[in-house]
Amino acid sequence: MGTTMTTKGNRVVISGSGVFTPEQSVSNAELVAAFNAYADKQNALHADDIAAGQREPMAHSSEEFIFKASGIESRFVMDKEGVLNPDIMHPTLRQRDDEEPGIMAEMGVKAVTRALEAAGRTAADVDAIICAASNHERAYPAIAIEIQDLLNIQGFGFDMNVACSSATFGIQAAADMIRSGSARCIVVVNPEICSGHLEWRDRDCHFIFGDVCTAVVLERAEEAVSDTQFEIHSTRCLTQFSNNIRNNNGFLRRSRPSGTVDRRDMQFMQNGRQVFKQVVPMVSELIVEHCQDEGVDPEKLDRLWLHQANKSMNDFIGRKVLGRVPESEEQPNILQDYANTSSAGSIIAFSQNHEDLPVGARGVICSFGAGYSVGNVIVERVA
Ligand code: CO8
Repeated sequence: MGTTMTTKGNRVVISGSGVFTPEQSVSNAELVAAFNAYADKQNALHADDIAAGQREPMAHSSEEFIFKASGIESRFVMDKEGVLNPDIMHPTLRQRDDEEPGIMAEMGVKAVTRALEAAGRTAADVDAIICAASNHERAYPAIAIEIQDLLNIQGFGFDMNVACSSATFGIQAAADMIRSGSARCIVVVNPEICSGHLEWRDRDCHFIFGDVCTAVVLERAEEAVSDTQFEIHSTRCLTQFSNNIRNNNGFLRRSRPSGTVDRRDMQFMQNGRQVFKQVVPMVSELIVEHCQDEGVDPEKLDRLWLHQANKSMNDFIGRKVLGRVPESEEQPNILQDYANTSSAGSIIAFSQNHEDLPVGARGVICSFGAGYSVGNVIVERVA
C-alpha cells in the first residue's frame, strides 16, 4: 500500500519548525450566532415561498453539535469581521498591489522565520523552498518564489498542492531531494487560508476550517546544528481518487456557460460521513503497514502527530495503530483551538508537542484528506 522512500543517500533531519497563528479567533458561540442570524435573514427573505411549501426553511446551527461531531471549539481566521457578518459570510481581504507581498507570502515569511530560528539557521543556509498548501492565492508566479525573494533565499522554489496532505507530500519531496543531493537544506511552508474556500453559509460544514501557516526546515543530518532534531526514517504517500471532498473553482470557471463565482461547488464541498468511513481504515492501515515494513512496531510508537480534521477520526486511528486507547500526550490534538487547517494541522501538532520526547523516541507525522490522499512520515528524535 503506497510508495515508500527509506533512508538511502544522505540522512535527513527535521531541524526546526514554526507556526504563524493569525491574531483573530472565532469561538463556536460567535460562529453559531452569525450563522443563525444569516439563516433568520434568509428565512425572512423567502417567507412567502417557505409558507407556500416551495422552499425549506434554513435550520439553526448548534454549538453542541459542532463540539460533539468534530471536537472543534474555536478557529483562527485572517478576517473575523467578514465571516461573522450575516450580510457577507466570507473573509474580506484588502486587494494588494502587485508590488506588495501577497497575503500568503506574508504568512509564509513569518512561519519560515520561526522555523529557521528553531533550526539555528538563516535564509543564507537554505537552497530550496516548497510551498505546499491546499490552495494558492494565484496561479503564478509561485508563492514559494515570492517567499524566496522576500527572505533573500538563493536556489529555487515551487508550489505544490495535495490538499490536506500537502505538508507530508512536501516533506517527502524535500527529503528525497536532500537524500539524492539536489539540495542540502529545504524549507517546506504551508500557508492555509481555509476561510477563503469554506462555505460559511452551509450549516453542514461552516464550523470545519481555520487559517494558519506552518513551516519545517529539512537538512542533511551531518550538517544540522539545532538542539532538537528528528531524523526522517522513512516516508510513504498514497492517493486514491474520490469526489467526496471537492472544490470546482479554477481558471476555467468563466468558460463554463453557467459559470458564476458564487456557485456552491466553487467552495469546499464534502460528503463528511463517507469521508470518515473510507479514510479512517485507509490511514490506519497505511500507518501500520508502513511501520511494519520499516521494522518499527506501530504499537511502540511514542507519538502520533495526526491530521487535525475530527477528534473521533483521530481517536479511531490512534486506537487502531497503537492497539489501545492512546494517552492524550501520545496523540496530541490541536483542532479544538485551530479547527481543521488542512495541510498545516499535523505540523502544528508536531511543532507544539515534541520538546518533551527523549532522544530515541519515534513517532509518525500523518496527514490525510482530499484526493483521497495520505502521507506518512516516520521520524526519530536524534538530538
Ligand atoms: N448544527 C446542528 N446540526 C447539524 C449541523 C450544525 N452545524 N450540521 C449538520 N447537522 C445535523 C444534520 O442535519 C444531521 O441531521 P439529521 O440526522 O436529522 O439528518 C445531523 O446533524 C448529522 O449530520 P452529519 O451526518 O453530517 O454529521 P456527522 O456526524 O457525520 O459529522 C462531520 C459531520 C463533522 C463533517 C464529520 O462527518 C466529519 O468530520 N467527517 C470527516 C471530514 C473530513 O475529515 N474531511 C476532510 C476534509 S479536509 C481536506 O481534505 C482538505 C480539503 C481542502 C481544504 C479545504 C479548505 C476549505
